[in-house]
Amino acid sequence: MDDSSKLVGKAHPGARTGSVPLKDPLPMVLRVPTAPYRPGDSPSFVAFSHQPDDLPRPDTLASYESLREHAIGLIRVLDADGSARGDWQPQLSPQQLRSGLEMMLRARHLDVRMIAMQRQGRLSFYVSSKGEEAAAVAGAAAYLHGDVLFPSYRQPGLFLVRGMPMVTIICQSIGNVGDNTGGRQMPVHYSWRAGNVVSISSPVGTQFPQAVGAAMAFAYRGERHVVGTWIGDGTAAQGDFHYALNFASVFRPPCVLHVVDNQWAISTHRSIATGGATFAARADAYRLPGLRVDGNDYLAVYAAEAWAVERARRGGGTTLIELVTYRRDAHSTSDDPSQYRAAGEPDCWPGGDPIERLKQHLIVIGEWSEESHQSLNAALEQEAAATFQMAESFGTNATGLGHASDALFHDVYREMPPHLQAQRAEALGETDAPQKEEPAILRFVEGPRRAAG
Ligand SMILES: Cc1ncc(C[n+]2csc(CCOP(=O)(O)OP(=O)(O)O)c2C)c(N)n1
Ligand SMILES: [Mg+2]
Repeated sequence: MDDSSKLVGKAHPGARTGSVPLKDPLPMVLRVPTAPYRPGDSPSFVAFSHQPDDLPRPDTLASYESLREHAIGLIRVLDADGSARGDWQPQLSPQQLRSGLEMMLRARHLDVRMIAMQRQGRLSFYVSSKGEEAAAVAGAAAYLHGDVLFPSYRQPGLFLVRGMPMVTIICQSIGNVGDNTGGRQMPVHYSWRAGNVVSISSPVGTQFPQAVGAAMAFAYRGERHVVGTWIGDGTAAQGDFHYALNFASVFRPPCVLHVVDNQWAISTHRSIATGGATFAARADAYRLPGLRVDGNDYLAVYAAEAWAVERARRGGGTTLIELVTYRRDAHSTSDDPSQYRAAGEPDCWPGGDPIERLKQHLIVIGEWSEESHQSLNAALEQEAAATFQMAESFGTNATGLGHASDALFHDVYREMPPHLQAQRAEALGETDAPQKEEPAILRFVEGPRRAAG
């Protein structure tokens, strides 16, 4: 671009003008990265080069500098044949592993049923977590009940672990009277106060600074609770990511921040959310430990999570965890990945499937079998179908969602202001109530205008 360009302002009289001699200039072009594969390509990925024995598991109060390799490497426990190896092996009993497997499989069947029902018009919208169940289930399993979690929409498994009944999860997405958010939220925007899980917000990333703030409040009150929060790779390009890390760096609250790198943000590949560095490596600039973890390895996710939770509970502050995984389904039921992603990509992703990998491990250690897996699979498929049917007994799009006609007036004010009381009465056909009262908002807007005129 030369000086005559309309985009370049006029020089200040004291500024240098003309051109500057440059040594071996590179072409001045805007770098716009793209995905490695697009529809029509034959994708192939190299296997993960990192092995389970690569990285030591330091004490949970180790300095952030001593964890730099953990932010650029990959914490793994399960090897290619399903054996557990290395320092990061968590001490989970076979029973704990089986219940982790069951919870991941339950989340998978919930997804399958919900997508099928959306296709029949019985749900307006759904978001699948297929392939990312370990991130949610093993992640949530490492926290205590009093810890508070701020997930994203892609962790239904986390809500299941925290005790949200599947029927309530389904009712939330239908928006019927069994929905604990009263039909006022988008589908998949769950909220589960009894399990200390904070509502999903539609603007992505807002949960990161909120979680750090909640953890700061626990530290301020001297309460030894930990806060966990999850965002996606695309969301890590939002300012909220950095605001959260800076607050975490300055105030060192008991928090675990996760970036679930599932390679895609709708149609945008991860390569447009990072200039090449791992997400975990960003922690270093904030003097926080960063752990990059094989997100489809249930044992590794649990181990890393337990490490970070213990560090936070011991008073060691915040950790950033990157979970490397793959979004196997479409972004949502409104998305069609065949428009932007190579068809074979999900199947050749080197991280495999988290359910298959944990199943294989349990078989290797003699705690599971193909037969037991098949019968669990059939039982959970049946459970998801029966639970969907039960959820529809609370109301459907076809027969009505069952909300009281004045439901939109509830839960906003402790004491309903007069103008809303009037509107509510009008909606309910109670003619004796004052109906013509001017809404408060108009009085507020018009006041200054009158004064100025
Ligand atoms: C602030 C904001 N911008 C854009 C959107 C629309 N949107 C919803 S999900 C999404 C992609 C997020 O991708 P990522 O963070 O990788 O999470 P993933 O969906 O892959 O789990 C976008 C752009 C939004 N909800 N909020
Ligand atoms: Mg993503």
